[in-house]
Amino acid sequence: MAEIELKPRQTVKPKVERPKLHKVILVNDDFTPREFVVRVLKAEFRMGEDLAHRVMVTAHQKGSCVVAVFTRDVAETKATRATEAGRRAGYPLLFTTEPEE
Ligand code: NFA
Repeated sequence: MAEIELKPRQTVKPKVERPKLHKVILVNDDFTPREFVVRVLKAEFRMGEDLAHRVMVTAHQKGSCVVAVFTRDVAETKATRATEAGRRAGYPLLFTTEPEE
């Protein structure tokens, strides 16, 4: 009986690039009410009250705070939607994005 060669002579190592993650950053301002910032964080980033409040206070005290990381498209869409929610209510609330190192 002929033998079947089961052992591969060469292996192919698939090179899959992991998509780079992008941070969504909440930027402090002097006008947007704290409670409004918390409401946007809860609605757009699905945060609970406690985390949303902590992120808001950190941005308030330090000038900015990383909200979360996503693939680029998702980060940009969420930052835009959250910024627009502020603008619709007449506030200068700003969310930006930047690539993770
Ligand atoms: N600094 C704002 C205030 O005192 C609150 C705020 C926090 C705004 C985080 C934007 C980002 N009302």
